[in-house]
Amino acid sequence: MTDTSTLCLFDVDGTLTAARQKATPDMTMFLAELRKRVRVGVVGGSDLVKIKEQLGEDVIDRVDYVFAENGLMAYRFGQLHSVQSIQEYLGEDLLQDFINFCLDYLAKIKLPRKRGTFIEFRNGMLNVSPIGRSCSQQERIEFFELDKKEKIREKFVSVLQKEFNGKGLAFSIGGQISFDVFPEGWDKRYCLGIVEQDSYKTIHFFGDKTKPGGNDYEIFEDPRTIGHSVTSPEDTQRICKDLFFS
Ligand code: M1P
Repeated sequence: MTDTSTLCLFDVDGTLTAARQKATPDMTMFLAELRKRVRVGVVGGSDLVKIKEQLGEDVIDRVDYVFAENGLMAYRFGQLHSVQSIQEYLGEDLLQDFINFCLDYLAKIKLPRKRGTFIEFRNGMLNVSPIGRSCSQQERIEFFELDKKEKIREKFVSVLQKEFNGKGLAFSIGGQISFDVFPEGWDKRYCLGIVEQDSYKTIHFFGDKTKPGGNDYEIFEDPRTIGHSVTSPEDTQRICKDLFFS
């Protein structure tokens, strides 16, 4: 019988799948087995299109909650629960000032390769990528390695933090080629407000970017969750099996 007083929430990239890759059949089976024991949810920084690419088109029916964009687009028990709008929240003026500043900064960066879709406009956040989201997998890895050395994203974010200080914006470097921008407080903790109505006794959270600055940090540290820091999808399964399969 399912223990409906326990919820396991999982980050996606690096926790259930390799970065921006599809879940393995083994992981899909594992989640189905786990769901027989406890309630299961996923909370990704990515938008719903990407989460579906990675976890399957029918992911909304295969877990209890899907929180895309940190929960700014939320599905609960197979139904759309709520969607936030960054343009309504920030207002057109600030939004345009921000986009224009980023475009100007992006135009001045010289990289070994630049592709397309430098700013992706989502429901509750913007995603900014110096190389451009339409790069190939190989170009993605190349940028990621360069960024580790040259801190291209970190420098960009610190310029934005200074320029937009006091405007209520938060920044998070969660993946390999981009960073997310959203109103303060709209990090992954946002989804905890949604599950509150289901009165869980225990909420476990599993993520790989749990250090300060990572996009799992705030929810991992939140007193409402028991945080688990994982090193890979295999590690996630190992920890869960110890907790729930014995
Ligand atoms: O889930 C983590 C991040 O995944 C993607 O990052 P990138 O493409 O840079 O690897 C993005 O969807 C990002 O929004 C998300 O936080």
